[in-house]
Amino acid sequence: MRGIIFAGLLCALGAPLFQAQTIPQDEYRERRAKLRNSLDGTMVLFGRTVGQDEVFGFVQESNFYYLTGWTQPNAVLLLTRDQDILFLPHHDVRMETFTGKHPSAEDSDVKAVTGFDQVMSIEKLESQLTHAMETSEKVYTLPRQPGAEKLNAFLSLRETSDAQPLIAKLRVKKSPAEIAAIQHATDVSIEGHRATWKRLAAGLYEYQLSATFTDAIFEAGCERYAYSPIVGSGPNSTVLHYSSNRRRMDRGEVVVMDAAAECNYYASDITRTVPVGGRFSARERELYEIVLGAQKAALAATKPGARMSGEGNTLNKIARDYIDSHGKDLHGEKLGKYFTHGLGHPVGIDVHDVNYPGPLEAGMVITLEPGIYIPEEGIGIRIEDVVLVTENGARVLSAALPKEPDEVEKALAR
Ligand SMILES: [Mn+2]
Repeated sequence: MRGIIFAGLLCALGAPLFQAQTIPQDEYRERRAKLRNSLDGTMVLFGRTVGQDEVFGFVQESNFYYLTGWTQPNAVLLLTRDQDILFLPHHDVRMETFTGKHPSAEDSDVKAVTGFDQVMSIEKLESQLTHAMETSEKVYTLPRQPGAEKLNAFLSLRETSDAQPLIAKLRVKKSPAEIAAIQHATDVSIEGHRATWKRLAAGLYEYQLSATFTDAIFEAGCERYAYSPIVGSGPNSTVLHYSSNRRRMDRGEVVVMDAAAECNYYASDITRTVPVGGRFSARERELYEIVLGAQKAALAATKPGARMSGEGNTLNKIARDYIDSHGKDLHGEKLGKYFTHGLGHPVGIDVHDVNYPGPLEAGMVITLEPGIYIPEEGIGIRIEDVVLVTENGARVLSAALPKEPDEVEKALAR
């Protein structure tokens, strides 16, 4: 009883529906330790920079974030086999009148704030790097970063190696805390989809569904979209990355909604295709069931050891074969050619997260997103779920959002 009163009180106060998932500092420390264990050289990573008067929301570079959890601009990370150092810019009093105070190496609490035992001011980078290179031949960095050019100039004749594969190897398998973070982004995204379903009606514009989705994810405390929402109705449903969302929707059409939140730096990625008027036409339902069947076939085969794509009986091939062996287009031809993209991709800090060659392993999180897009009929169907590979199979993290056609229609009727 008390619980009920308390819950009521929380609601009255506008308590958030979702609790944020944060990853503890120790986990970042462990990630760095793991990376250093296999490091045959020195790694230098540059965090994203920010110039004066740039007032868009700062987003840290994903690999830098993965290893540090640090979300302030202009930082650098140096890793060697036996140490990890975070370099921070000095306080800039003028800048801080605009941006607020940023932690700096000279702060007394900087170790606790950053989770690093060694935090130095940025100008010590060169001497520390010189020192590290006395004992290590190779220098790893991310090639396309703004700092990479300066680094190359500093190293003069020494070549740098790509740090990406070493970090990707760790990033592909998600920790329990990361899985919880992706689940959180997924749960919020599901609420966003549900909110659009409640509102969906003929005569509404695509951007209005996008607005409703946006409201739901920001209300839940998430900081960004995982990608710009795709709301494609009628002919737009056949355009894979349609995102202008300007069209008026009508009865007798489907709308593809590919939309997801990013919360605490972790993304989700969900697509549903729903009938604007509340009921699928016979043809829409036929195609819908083929896409759903293809997704189920791929899901049933998702487990450690399976491969997404490449040679052999991959998940991609299983889905494609299913589509090719069910239904026909208006000319009596197979439907496989209308499945015009890959079956899925890893999801994590990035919505298209790092890939690492090889079969699936427990702890990986991927999407399964088959689709059929027939411009001639003005019908595009995509169904996309976020899936965790488990020890024995797979768990659909976005299972709470209906996808059986009857269930979708029922949800729309409410
Ligand atoms: Mn996707």
